[in-house]
Amino acid sequence: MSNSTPLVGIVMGSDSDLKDMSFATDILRHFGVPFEISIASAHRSPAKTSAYARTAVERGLKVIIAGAGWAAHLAGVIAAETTLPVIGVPLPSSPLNGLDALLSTVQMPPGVPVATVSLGAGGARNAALLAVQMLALSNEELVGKLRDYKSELAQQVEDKDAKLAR
Ligand code: RP5
Repeated sequence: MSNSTPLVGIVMGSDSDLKDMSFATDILRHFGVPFEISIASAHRSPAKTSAYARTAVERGLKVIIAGAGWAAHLAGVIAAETTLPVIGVPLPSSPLNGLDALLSTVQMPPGVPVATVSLGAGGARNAALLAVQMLALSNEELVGKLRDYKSELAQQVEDKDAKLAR
């Protein structure tokens, strides 16, 4: 994309979340979508998290991806303070293997939605794809790239099927 202003904000609760959230950055790089990435914690740095959410629109962001483990509520806190769509990635960093993060992210009370994807690295990948799909609503170039991506997925299945048959 020609515009280099970040359109997607990726925020995570700790640097320990990067091993999963890097799957989101890989996807955004693949599609050429400019993004910013930060660490902010809903419970350890609530003021920073609030400021991040409140200034997101003026910074030019169109969608926010928030990943956190335990019942940290990062995505929900951000969704409370912005009109942008927020995609939550529950991360399996707790002794409950992410069940706590899943429930705290997906079970937002009515009125403040968080679009919640699956747990961990796969969810981070899907979060980025969902963000690209949102941006593609007003970007034909991204529509074409998404079609190509889906074709590649189908081709991978064909390749596996052909390999199995041999
Ligand atoms: C959560 O606590 C973070 O999102 C992370 O998944 C988890 C552990 O954080 P660290 O102890 O590694 O900083 O808030």
